[in-house]
Amino acid sequence: MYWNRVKETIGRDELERLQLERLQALVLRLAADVPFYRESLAGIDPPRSLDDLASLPFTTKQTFRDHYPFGLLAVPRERIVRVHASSGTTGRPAVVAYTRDDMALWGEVMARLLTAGGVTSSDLVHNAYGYGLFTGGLGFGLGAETVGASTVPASGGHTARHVMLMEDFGATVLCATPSYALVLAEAIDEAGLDLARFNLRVGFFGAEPCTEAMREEIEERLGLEAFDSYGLGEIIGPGVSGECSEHRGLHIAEDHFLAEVVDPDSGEPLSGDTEGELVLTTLTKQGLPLLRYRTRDRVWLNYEPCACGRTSVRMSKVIGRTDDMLIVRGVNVFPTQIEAALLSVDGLAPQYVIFVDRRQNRLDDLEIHVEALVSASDDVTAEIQKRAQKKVEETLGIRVKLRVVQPKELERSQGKAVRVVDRREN
Ligand code: DLL
Repeated sequence: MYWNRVKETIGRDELERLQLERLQALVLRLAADVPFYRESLAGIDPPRSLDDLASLPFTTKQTFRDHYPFGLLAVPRERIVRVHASSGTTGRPAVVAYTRDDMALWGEVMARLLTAGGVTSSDLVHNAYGYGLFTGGLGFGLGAETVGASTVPASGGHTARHVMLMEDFGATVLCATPSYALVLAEAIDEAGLDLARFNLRVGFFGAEPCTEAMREEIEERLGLEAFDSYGLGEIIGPGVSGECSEHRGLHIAEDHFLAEVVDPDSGEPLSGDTEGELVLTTLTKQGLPLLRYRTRDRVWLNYEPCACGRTSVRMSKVIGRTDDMLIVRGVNVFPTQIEAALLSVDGLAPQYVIFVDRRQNRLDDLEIHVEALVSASDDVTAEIQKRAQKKVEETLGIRVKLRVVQPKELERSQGKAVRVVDRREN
């Protein structure tokens, strides 16, 4: 089932013509309206074919930092109707902004993704992604409303309440991070509720990696078919790509987001079927269009036709990151953020280890061990520990466990310091 049959099944030749036309218009627009791009595009010939993409400059997360908050806007701020911000950057977040047309575009790509999973206006969508600056909640909410489904903006919050609402309202669709989906499954089990009391049919899980084993478990324990969805705030939020019922890769909404894979070290383009860093160009966004944005996500691309009839390229699941970003309970966490928070607390040494765990069916745990600067009494250590924990939690916006240990207690590594021990299965 398609939301936009014409665009989703467009022939490759026609699609590429459309992409080139849009890319050419984008380059002109960026050079005219965004000082950063005017500078970085200076002296570069406008693209004559899609192959010329490789000669265009990249955009990175640093670009967002350098132009915080509104320096990358391609329209006057007055035309912006929505602002979101990504979590996970040290200090100031990456700000993204949408015009009214961008909101319509977001609704369209989200509607395609939900329709590919069989969602229609008859469905009731329980949306457990967080509403707020994070794009997950409002993005899925917008898509569900565009499709015409009854949308429940449940957002984050008490798990028991989610379970009650899903049961009482007869939710047929669940949108959540995969780790939270498992928490919901467990809560249903713990409450001794029979799955037969729920009407769940499909679920859209994204914002963090999900192993095949985890996906099977979610499907079995919630009695639904799971669809992976991918996106990132800088590009639009969720809606960049999503699975169809073949579950053989995530279709990228390629008439709006042009995808490439590059070597993460050299930045050289790779042939699509080689694993590398996904680079995305927004072809139609008005408020904050981006040229060749380095996502830091490792994927490979599959241009073979899909049995579902969609002609768009499919990306693999996200295989990993090219940087050290961790995703803990759907929140992006950079070790450097934790380090900066720890270093701002008096009494701590710059020696720490971050442990990430996923105990069976639990949300990820983040535990930080950090050394005290000097040996101190238990009371003093406990007080430092309290301050440090508060500081880190305020910085990351999630709960952590933090233990202050004695000076020199942490193992020293021979080479690079091992700061992160990720004990989650992959
Ligand atoms: O996570 C947008 C989103 C919300 C996508 C809800 C899907 C569902 P950010 O907070 O900017 O945006 O984080 C983007 O999360 O670069 C990936 O590393 C990771 N990520 C997103 N979706 C997936 C996925 C949202 N399906 C970063 N699988 C991206 C693995 C994902 N990683």
